Amino acid sequence: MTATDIYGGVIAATLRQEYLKEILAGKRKTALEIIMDAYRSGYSIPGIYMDVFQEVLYEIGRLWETNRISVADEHMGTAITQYVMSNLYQHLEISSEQRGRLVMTGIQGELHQVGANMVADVLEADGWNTVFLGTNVPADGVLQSIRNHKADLFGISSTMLFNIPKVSQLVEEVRKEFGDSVRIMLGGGAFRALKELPGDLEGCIVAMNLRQALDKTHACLAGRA
Ligand code: B12
Repeated sequence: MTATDIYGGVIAATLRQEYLKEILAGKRKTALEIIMDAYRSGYSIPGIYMDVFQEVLYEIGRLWETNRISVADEHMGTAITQYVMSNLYQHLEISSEQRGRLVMTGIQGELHQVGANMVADVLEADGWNTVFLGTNVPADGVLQSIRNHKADLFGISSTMLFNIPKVSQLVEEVRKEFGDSVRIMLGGGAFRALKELPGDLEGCIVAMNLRQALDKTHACLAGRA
């Protein structure tokens, strides 16, 4: 983490340190207050997601991997972050643009949900009429949701590389039923780890973070992707 990034008058590195300290101490109320203060000082919700939650959760992953915190601490940090995110959601400002209809899910077998949730929220704020299914959703339920919601865009999140074959399978099923009428967007840790996109996923939009998700969906709507 660097101490150089400043957003909305609040130093992101300080915010991350304070937030990390509180969540590892299990202080849910204080963690929420820190984030609400940042929000009230002008920090945008997508900014808080990217600069604070994402980076702090990555740090928690490193602390856990190097045995400096327990699995319980890691679970608690994630649970508190999800709690704080749900509180922030009510403040999400929705653009008056109507970009289309989005269904967002984590792939079956995938338990990591926070990244997908962030993408769903940020695209909703950007004007997508969004349904977020959570994660580990069976394929038939996903197809049903795309049908019911009349989705134009379908997002799949996968953190674990071992879930990529399931992503390929789901993409195939979605293409079979909906053809070109539903664009597919992929993201999550597994795609960052991949050296090359498997051939059967070619043609999907792939985005590594929230900024790219916004840029690539805009390019897609403009007919550039
Ligand atoms: C919290 C957590 C968990 C929680 C998840 C709870 C929950 N409700 O989400 C639990 C306890 C379930 C868990 C389980 C496991 N985890 Co875990 N976990 C994490 C941790 C600490 C944070 C994940 C997170 O939320 N990151 C923050 C989000 C915001 O980042 P993100 O997911 O990358 O999302 C961003 C982008 O990728 C992108 N994005 C994400 N999805 C999408 C989708 C689309 C369409 C788009 C466009 C973009 C996009 O946008 C987001 C914002 O920029 C990470 C550490 C890390 N480095 O990430 C480890 C980590 C991911 N876990 C890891 C492991 C090994 C596991 C387990 C195998 C552990 C075990 N032995 O059981 C299991 C696997 C379970 C499974 N089958 O999925 C490893 C993965 C290593 C690897 N790649 O192989 C990590 C990296 C930890 C580590 N350092 O080793 N984990």
